This record gives sequence, structure tokens and C-alpha cells, in this order.
Amino acid sequence: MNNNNSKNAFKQAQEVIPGGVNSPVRAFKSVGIDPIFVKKAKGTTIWDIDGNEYTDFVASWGPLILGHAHDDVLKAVAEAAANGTSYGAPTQIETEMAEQIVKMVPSVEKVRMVNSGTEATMSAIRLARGYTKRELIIKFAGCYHGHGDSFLIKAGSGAITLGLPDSPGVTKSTAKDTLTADYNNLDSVCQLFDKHPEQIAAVIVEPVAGNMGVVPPAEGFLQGLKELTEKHGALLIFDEVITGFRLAKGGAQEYFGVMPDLTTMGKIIGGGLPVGAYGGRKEIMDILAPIGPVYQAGTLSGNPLAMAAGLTALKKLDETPNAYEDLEKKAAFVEAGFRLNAEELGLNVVLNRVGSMMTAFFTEAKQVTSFDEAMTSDTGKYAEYFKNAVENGLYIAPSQFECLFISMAHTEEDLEKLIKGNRKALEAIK
Ligand code: KE4
Repeated sequence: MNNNNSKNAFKQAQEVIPGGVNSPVRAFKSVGIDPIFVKKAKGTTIWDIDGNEYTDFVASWGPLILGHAHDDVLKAVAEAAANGTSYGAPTQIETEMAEQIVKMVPSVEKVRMVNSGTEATMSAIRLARGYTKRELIIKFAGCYHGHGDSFLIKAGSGAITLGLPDSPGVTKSTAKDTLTADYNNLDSVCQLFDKHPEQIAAVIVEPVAGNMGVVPPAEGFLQGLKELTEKHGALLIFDEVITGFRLAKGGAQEYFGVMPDLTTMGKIIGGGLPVGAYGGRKEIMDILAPIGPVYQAGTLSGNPLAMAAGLTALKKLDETPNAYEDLEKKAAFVEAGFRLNAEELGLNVVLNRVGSMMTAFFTEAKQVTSFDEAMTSDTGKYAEYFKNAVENGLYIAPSQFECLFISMAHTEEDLEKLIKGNRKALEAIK
């Protein structure tokens, strides 16, 4: 496969952008090849600047559940742009967007728009601290909640991909306010509450971990967190930046039937444009400025183009009959194909899936139900697998610790190609 243009583009980019990328995981560092520079995408196909064509299963790390450049999204953005791109003043589409989110996400009564998942999680913990008048938060090792200082403690996603779970630049005084527990281990959370009585403002959790690879919540784990936070007067924050609008209209909280106090959202909510949001009960949200004392702001929050893209995407998900049943069927078909391939080749691959998000862990472990087990993965093997998958025209995550996403746009042909490509890539690493 000819990648000369991408190679040259990468060299040029590295002269003026740190690592040549605007987000570390894009650099393909952990898979040991130069990144692909994208020219365009439509539906489930991506074309790179060398003219190579790929079927995409990264979906821009989750947002593109409708597929790339969806006609309705493009139309909505173009119409919005014709009226201006930003006003810094309230618009009715922001209200419409908020009403749509309130309609879809069961625990959300009020919502504030921001510009990224990071902004959403940073704001949510500030709100939780302001509401509870407490300072400590609990996160889980291997979970990733964006690059806010409070979260770069044993973080997942790009931080573990690059082996940087704790980042320089995060001050000791900040780090001390973030306690880490073990995912799927309620006892580790109990111990922190017992050790820090009445000091913990919130527990923030990915209701399905996506940033250590997909690790589903153990039976009772989410409900247990709900009970523990209620018992100790702390807030439960579901970071649904990945799971929101993906696992169900109402995200993981609808899928598992556990209601958090606050929900952070991103990715799908923007329809491919920069949008984040956080929401919850009125009594919590109403302590936010300008009515309350907890401050949070943003020049481009609720941007009309981003609202047009996001609202179109959410309405499509809300109004397409059987959207989530169809996603489940497609993803189950892929899971079955992956399992059969590994079985027939006698390879030990642990495949975790919830709805349309899944990860194949290249590990000798029999299961991956925790961060420690996820970390037994052979990232070198994954890198070889990745290279072969790309050679077979599959664009999958350049990291063992990310998700493969199925979208509404994926056709049966796309899924057959994925399963065939998976088999060829497995044969290559056997
Ligand atoms: P952003 O600031 O990247 O929009 O969202 C941060 C974030 C928050 N919470 C969860 C559960 C997330 O997964 C993310 C971001 N996800 C990563 C990939 N897993 C973004 C990809 C990247 O960093 O380039």
C-alpha cells in the first residue's frame, strides 16, 4: 500500500505541531507505523491522501454513529452556516438541543452545553464540589475522562496507550484530591469512603469502560456505586461521553437502569462537530452561574453549527425505528464472526462487547473484567494485528485500549469485510 503522501505530510506536520497531531492517539505511536492522513470520508468509507480506501470502525473515536458526512447533518450545518457561525448570544436551537437531551436522557432535567468531553467532565466535578462543598473525587484506574488535571491520574485511553497514566504538569495539590479505585471492585470504593468520611464530592465512572478497551460493568457494580454515593452524600457522575446515545437513546443509564446524579456527554452529541454537555437534576444544575455561584463558561458553547449537527444526529437516533436493535444485531454478528475466527485459529482473544462498542484483547487471560486484566494484553501483538487490518482496508483503533464501533451506516458487506479482514490479520499474527 502506497503511503508516501501520508509520510511526507506527517514529516511536515511534525515541524509545526507537537508529534504532528492534535491528539496523541492519532500518532499511531503504539502500533509503530506513521499515521494515515485522511483526505475525506463518506458513510463508512475513509480515503487517505494516497488514495487508499478503508472501511471505518473508529468513527472518529465514537461520534459518527450515523456514519461520515451524513446528508442530513451536512444540510443542517450548511443552513446554519448561511445565517452566521457564532453569535455569543442565546439561540433557540440551543433550547431545542437541551429539550432533545432532556427527552432522551432519563436522569437529566437541565443541561449545559460545552465544547468537548473534557470540558464536560471538568465542569461536572466542579459542580459536584460546589454542590456538596467537598473536595475529593473518586475515579477508576484505567478510566479516561479527558485531559483535565484532576483526571490525569492513572488515566486510560491515550495515557495508557503511550504509557503515561500520570502526567507531568499535574500539581501534587491537584493530584491529592483525586482518589483512584479499581473498576468493578466496589470494596475499593467502600474503603475510600471509609478513609475519607464526608470529604468525597463525587464518584466519576465510565458506566461501560471504553478507555482500557471495553470492560463492561460487573453485575451490581453500577447499582452499588449508586447506593454507596447516596449513603455517603456524594454525587454519582456517569461519564457517558462514549456510551451516551450509543448504548440506547438514554445511554448506559437507560441500558442498565441506574440513574446517576450528573451525566457528562460528548462525541455523538455533536454529530461530528465539537460539542460536550453535562446535565442532571435541576436542584444541582441550578447552582451554576448565572443563577448560582459555580462558574463555568465558553465562547463557543452552544455554537449554532455544532448544535445543528448534534441536534440532527440526536433526532435521527430518536426517530429511527429499531435503531438500537439494528445496531445490536450488527454488532452481535461481528462478535460471532470474531469469536469463530479466533476459535478456528486456536488463538486466545478475549472479546468484550456492550451494544455497538467492542474490544478484542490479545491476552492469555481468560477474561478481561478489570484494568489489571486489560493490562495483560500483548500490545506488540495488537500492533501487528493492526498493521494487517489496515493492509486489508480496515480502519480500526491504533491502540489495544480503545473501542471498535459499529454504526448505523455499516452494511452487511462492511461487516463481512471486517470479519474476513479480522481472520487474515489473526492468521498473520498466529
Ligand atoms: P474529549 O475532550 O476528547 O472530547 O472527551 C474526553 C473524554 C471524556 N470521557 C470519555 C469516556 C472519553 O472517552 C473521552 C475521550 N475519548 C478519547 C478516546 N477514547 C478521545 C480520543 C482522543 O483523545 O483523541
